Amino acid sequence: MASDIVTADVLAPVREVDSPGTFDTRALQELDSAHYLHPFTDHGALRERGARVMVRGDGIYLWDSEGRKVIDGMSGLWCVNVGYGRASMSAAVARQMDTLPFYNSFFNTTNVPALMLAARLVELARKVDPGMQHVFFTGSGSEANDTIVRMVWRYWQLMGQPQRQAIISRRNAYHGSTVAGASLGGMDAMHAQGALPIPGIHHIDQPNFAEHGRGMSEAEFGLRAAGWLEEKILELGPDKVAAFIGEPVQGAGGVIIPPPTYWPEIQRICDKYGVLLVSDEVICGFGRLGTWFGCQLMGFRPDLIAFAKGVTSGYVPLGGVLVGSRVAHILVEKGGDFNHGFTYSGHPVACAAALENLRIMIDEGMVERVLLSTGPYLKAAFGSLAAHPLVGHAESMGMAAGLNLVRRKGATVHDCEAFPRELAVGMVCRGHMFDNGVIMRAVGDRMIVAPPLVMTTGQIDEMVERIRFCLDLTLDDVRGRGWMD
Ligand code: PXG
Repeated sequence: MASDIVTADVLAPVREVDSPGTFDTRALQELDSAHYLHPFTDHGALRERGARVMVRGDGIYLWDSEGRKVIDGMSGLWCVNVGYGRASMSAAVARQMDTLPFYNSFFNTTNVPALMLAARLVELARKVDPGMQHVFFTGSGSEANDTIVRMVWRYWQLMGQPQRQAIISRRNAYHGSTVAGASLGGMDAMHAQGALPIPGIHHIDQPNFAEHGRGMSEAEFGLRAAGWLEEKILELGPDKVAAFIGEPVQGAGGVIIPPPTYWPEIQRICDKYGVLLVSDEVICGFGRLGTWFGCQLMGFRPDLIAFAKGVTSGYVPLGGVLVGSRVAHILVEKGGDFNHGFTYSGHPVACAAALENLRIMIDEGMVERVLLSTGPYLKAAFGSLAAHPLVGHAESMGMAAGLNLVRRKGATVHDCEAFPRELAVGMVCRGHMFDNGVIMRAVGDRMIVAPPLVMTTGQIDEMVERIRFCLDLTLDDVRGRGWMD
């Protein structure tokens, strides 16, 4: 067929050179920028620069098409918890593909990996709440949060309080990129590109001590920031508020770690007004902070948990919602048909990948290792970067850490002088990292890492030394441009 011939011609320059380890990077980049629309990307700028083509991963390392090796300080995108190149993952996926690559879970059918995974997840969530006994599967974290919005609204309808529709979230939160996910999120740049947030979604300020905590102790600030929720509930009317959603530690917002007083107070306020409490564990779940779910560490007991990413270590897309007894009782016992679901809800291959991923994590004691060994080690090693002339302060929890690049250091986080936003110093720094073998995310001028949970203490040293070297390069660069004395 003519269309087949066209396809073959288009791909020819790429195919000719893809013998092991050699790629015609230019050809790949041209094909990429001609046809592939990337997520969250300025395509004009990408066309100029050309995308970096990642071709292989092993453990904590990635290789690009030029053969350059980098430490993946971001676990893919906060997800490759068990590291790259796990043969037992590909074997589990291949086995399931051979046996039953797909069947749906609609119309009174199920499949073995999905039901096993639901049971396994409930078991892992026992420490959060033994009453949390049900799971709804989705294909992503965004779909998990969409599901939560629909579940929360349906719950209050069944409770005879359909006017309870308001859902409260935080500024600078990230809850996904679908219409509901982007609405729940508190990213102004996302809201600005369309009619978002959708009606009924409200935002309070984030518990960011560096931003809002001047003049207070961290403990006082935690209570103050939680108090914003109570103020918002009273403003909207307690009989109108359905739920509050938050990430235990904000990930994409810049690894914002709230004071220990924050979440217990949020819990108290939700309980007081009967508001459902939702923990978005898409990043914090599956060991990122050193516990299976971040809410355990933060001291709260959510009614609903959104998860994705680390559940399969990103090897295959999967997300879902863990549903506590309060909501499940009503939905399951009184709800009848819940008119919601996705073709790929409970996808057998994704669930098989998750089962193997969780087996690896359990057998290797990965979560405990983060809590007791590598998490504290990263905290100390990463914390040492705070002495660098360019770093104002550095925070870390489990295998997630962030530092602020500042023009002038101060005695406290509130006395540092930031760079003017338009200089985009974070992006300059990210470029040096990228070119020198370590992938770090820039959130404004906050540089963050969230490495694979398999990273050893020796590899943490290697990563932190590379970061220090790149901070030196950034400092020279910034001084050279006259942006700093
Ligand atoms: N909730 C949270 C807390 C997330 O971090 C989602 C929901 C959405 O998941 P999906 O699977 O639909 O992408 C996320 C995703 C970043 C970055 O730049 C973070 C995410 C996604 C893309 C970029 O840090 N987190």
